Amino acid sequence: MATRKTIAALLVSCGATLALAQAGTGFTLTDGGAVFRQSDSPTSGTGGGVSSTDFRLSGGATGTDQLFQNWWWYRVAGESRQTAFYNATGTQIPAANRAVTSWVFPQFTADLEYHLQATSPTNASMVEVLTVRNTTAAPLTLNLFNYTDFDLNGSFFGDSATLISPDLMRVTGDYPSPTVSADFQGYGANVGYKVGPFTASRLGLADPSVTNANNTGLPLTNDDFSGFWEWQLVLTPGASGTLVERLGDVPEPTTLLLFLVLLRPPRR
Ligand SMILES: [Ca+2]
Ligand SMILES: [Ca+2]
Ligand SMILES: [Ca+2]
Repeated sequence: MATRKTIAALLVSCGATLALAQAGTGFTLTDGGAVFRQSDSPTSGTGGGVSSTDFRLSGGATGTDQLFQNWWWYRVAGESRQTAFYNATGTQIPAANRAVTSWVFPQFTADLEYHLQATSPTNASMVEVLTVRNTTAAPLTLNLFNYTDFDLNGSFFGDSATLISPDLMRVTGDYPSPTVSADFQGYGANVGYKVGPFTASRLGLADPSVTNANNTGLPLTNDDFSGFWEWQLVLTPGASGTLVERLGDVPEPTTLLLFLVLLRPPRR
């Protein structure tokens, strides 16, 4: 699909680390006419994350794919770069529209629940609930990043984005027609956002240096949208924190409430 991106990905993989995929941890979820497919977790934390992600708001398996990639990165205080979530311990699929992927990292564990909901015959929401737990004997300061690259209407051309509220942006694409809009929300993201046209380094998350959200890049006009939300959690030994991120439409209030009651406001 995206030749420019394919070339960029090849250039990155020609570097020090070749990011292979971990078989068996990817999945496909369905709800009504909505489909969400996640690739296998990568085997390297220094690459560009998963190879691809699909989000079809309607139309089932042949519906238009609106998403190029969605993935999580982290950085523990003092580290010199971000790390893509890699080497998942497994994925459970408790329902056709729900999956939970888990990781064990040196300082923390992570469980990521995906919840797909068809909200109308033409629209859908994906809510991701990430729970991390400090497994060290000392306080842990952890920065977490959810990176999303919408390619609305199946093309990376012609996408625009605006900030709706401090933790919500809306992406709109009108090439090719019809016009499609999709939200990208990082609930309570207390560091902020970064947006820009796609880069092989995923706006700096995947290169060997510290990158933070600096609330730049919006509005974006008629370009290849990519962006991320960043949270900082401070976790005492054994403590956990939960983040919620959303793509697409707003789910039914009861569903959203179910997730938001899990949300523990991050401390800085
Ligand atoms: Ca895709
Ligand atoms: Ca487009
Ligand atoms: Ca894009």
